[in-house]
Amino acid sequence: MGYVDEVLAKVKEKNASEPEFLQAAEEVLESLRPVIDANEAVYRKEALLERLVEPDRQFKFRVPWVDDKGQVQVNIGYRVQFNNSIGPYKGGLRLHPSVNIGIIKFLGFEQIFKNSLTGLPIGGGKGGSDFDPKGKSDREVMAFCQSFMTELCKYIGADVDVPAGDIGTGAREIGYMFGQYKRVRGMYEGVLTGKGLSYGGSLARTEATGYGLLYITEELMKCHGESMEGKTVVVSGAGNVAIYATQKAQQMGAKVVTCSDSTGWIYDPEGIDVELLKEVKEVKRARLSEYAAARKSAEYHEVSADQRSGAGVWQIKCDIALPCATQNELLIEDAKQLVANGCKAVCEGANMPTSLEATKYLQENGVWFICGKAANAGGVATSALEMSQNSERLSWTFEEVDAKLQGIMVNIYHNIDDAAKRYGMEGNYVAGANIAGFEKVANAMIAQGVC
Ligand code: NDP
Ligand code: 2IT
Repeated sequence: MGYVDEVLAKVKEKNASEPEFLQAAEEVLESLRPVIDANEAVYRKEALLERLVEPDRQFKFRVPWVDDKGQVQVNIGYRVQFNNSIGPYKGGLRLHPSVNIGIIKFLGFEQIFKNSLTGLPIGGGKGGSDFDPKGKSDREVMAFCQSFMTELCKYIGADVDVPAGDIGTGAREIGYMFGQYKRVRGMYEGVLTGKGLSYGGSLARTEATGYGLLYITEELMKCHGESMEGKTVVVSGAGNVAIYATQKAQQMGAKVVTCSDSTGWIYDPEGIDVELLKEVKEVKRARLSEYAAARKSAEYHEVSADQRSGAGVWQIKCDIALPCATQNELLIEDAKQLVANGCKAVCEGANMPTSLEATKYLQENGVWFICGKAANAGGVATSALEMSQNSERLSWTFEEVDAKLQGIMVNIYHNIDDAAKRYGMEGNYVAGANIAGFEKVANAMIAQGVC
């Protein structure tokens, strides 16, 4: 049995109850085969893959808080510090009822390679809780965030581990957590990114993941002799990533005709009204039905709890599809529909939104496919730029940060394209991303000895 197969078999045996982590590990290790085969003796002796798939450490803790009725509630908090061979652990905090250790591990594992691809000195980590901020008052959210940080603050620090936002964690939650860190640790430092602009946040961090997704998509199109101008785009999700992806796509001259949330999806043939979407989602924290109620051209499709809420968007004819909601939201039947409708490119704004089977189908049918660890790296890259600004106690302009973000995304495209070509897999951007991300981490791990 080859080294990759041996390690994969062990990973499956040890983590049988963590399907999302297994999916992420399989995707990465399978596509690293050519690199591993070329260096098998060294990597085996170093137990490099065994070390790579096992987090440095993981924390699981109780998060008690008091709701508005005076009732004590208990949630579970997690932080997985996966790999810090190229920099302090870095990765978001997800607040969603579905959160469990397997989901946090898959996200932390992806983050290792994503952060490496940015070219910036950040390692991989992820955290979160099964707390659901939906329907909670501001005071309840604050009570949760303070309790969560009271425990988390023992394990993080500006040079140790720097969390940020993810699903359910936006500027409000980061603000409450930062306040509690400062209070408990008595330190004012850049321990979180995605902070408000008045207390150390970076301009363009809010927009960065969505904008970055479009910068890499535009470069992909350009390198295939195409442009964004006049293209029809379908987007899933209606949160931070989806909103700013939609905005940038429209600025580039494309028409975005869909979005979705956990209760339904919108088809708006005249193009999504981003200002209205922001009002509904960022200000009112309401459902997409309110978008449809305010806009004549929009069709709203309510989805029952047992259905996949975003699935409808993949039925709409498009040139480009951008999944920006959550993992495994684009399955084989959706991939078939996209191909049948003539879709040219799929770029992942979310983490692992496309199943392995759907990814393979898209690639085999000539769809240009850029996986999340490359396509959505603009968010964490800009977080690293926020860390730099905090370290030098300066703030850069929006234009400076945006220009750096653009440069980083264009570089990522060419690095993953080159890595795929080097191993004879031209056009396979999944392999290219995994290989390019892995090489830097592997070199750093070997140079630092057995640890
Ligand atoms: P938000 O919480 O801002 O938005 C998430 C959106 O997806 C919401 O519209 C939400 O619906 C929908 N959604 C979430 N979970 C589900 C689910 N289980 N089923 C159906 N719909 C769902 O999160 P972000 O936009 O920040 O994150 C979206 C994706 O992008 C995630 O995969 C995240 O890991 C990834 N990502 C985020 C980055 C960032 O900087 N924020 C960086 C890189 C990747 P509703 O409105 O009803 O809650
Ligand atoms: O998945 C991700 O890259 C994020 N949620 C952003 C992480 C960060 O540290 O900015």
